Amino acid sequence: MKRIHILLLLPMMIVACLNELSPAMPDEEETTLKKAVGHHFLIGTTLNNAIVNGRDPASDRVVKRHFNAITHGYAMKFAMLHPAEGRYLFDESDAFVRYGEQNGMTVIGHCLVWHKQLPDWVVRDKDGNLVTPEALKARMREHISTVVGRYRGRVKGWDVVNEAFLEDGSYRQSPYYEILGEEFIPLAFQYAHEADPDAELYYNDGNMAVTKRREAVVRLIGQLKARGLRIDAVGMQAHVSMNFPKVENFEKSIQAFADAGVKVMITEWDMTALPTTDTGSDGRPLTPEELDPYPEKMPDSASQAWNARMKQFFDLFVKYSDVVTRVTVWGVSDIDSWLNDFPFPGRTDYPLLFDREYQPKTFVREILGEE
Ligand code: 9MR
Repeated sequence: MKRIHILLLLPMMIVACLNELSPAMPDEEETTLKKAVGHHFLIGTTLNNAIVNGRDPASDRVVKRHFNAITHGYAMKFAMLHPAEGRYLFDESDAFVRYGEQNGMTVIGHCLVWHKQLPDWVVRDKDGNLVTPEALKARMREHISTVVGRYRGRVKGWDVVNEAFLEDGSYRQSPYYEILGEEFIPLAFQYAHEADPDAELYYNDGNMAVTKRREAVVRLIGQLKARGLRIDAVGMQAHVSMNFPKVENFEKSIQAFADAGVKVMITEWDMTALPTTDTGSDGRPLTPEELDPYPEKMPDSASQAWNARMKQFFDLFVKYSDVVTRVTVWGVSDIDSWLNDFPFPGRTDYPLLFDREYQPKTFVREILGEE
């Protein structure tokens, strides 16, 4: 008798176990950004350690629902990965790459060569003098081959060099430039390609709508290609504001990079809703209230203007979707944006696609077909 009972119950027990184990089925009707724009380009966001390690479930839900590409805001920068000679800290970047894999997302590496978060030991000797070109080359090669090699086949593409030019088109006087001259950029691309021949390689910079910087980057693409080095795309950061840049100038840069023979990725998109200078148009210093005008909430008129301008940029990206292969926003919700602390801490900014309640902004709801 007993045996028969158990056999009869067995199918029900199996079904109950499977229900426990299988994740909730995605709602077919759920609107998501990746469904809405996935046929145009990858749609990405940045993660931080709290999201990766499960300490921020609200952001985690938004990331998993809406995005199919991820960049880490800081875990792969030189000082975070490699703070001292011979000492690597991979826990956070390993967890980040795993998060992407477990959720079927495209993982982007940011960034290999940057003048910020560059530890002194890489570029200076114990007396504080710049190291020799040979020493820096050896350190660059070792760092790049270790990091890119570790994630070979798992990170789709790397921001190989970040922010190497000034807006007048000249090279930034970074330690890399001071020690190696212009050569540091081709070397970085060469080392990255050697470490993972299948990885895409990008040059990434900000304020790319500025003519001289655009021209400098076009020249760089030509130089790299002339030497047979791999460069797949230019990353246009796109930290834009309400009055800068003109959308037409941004468009000119997309066209110029496409004409130079690379794809374009929008890599750090956000738009501050706050003043970006500390003086008014009459030269008078702005008061603390003027510098942080919306500590509680954005008024409707400001919010409408912000949404309209973001939609203009989005429409531009769609217009060039044969060239623009990824659009990544620099953060998940307004709470997390770096802009709340820029250029001084404690401002309340509204630069991202999701508000402080993790709800999509108006122009995002339009894209989702919810408006
Ligand atoms: O948003 C990033 C912030 O969390 C980091 O503390 C900071 C330093 O690593 O970098 C910020 O991201 C920058 C990006 O790496 C390069 N372009 C400008 C971004 C904003 O400062």
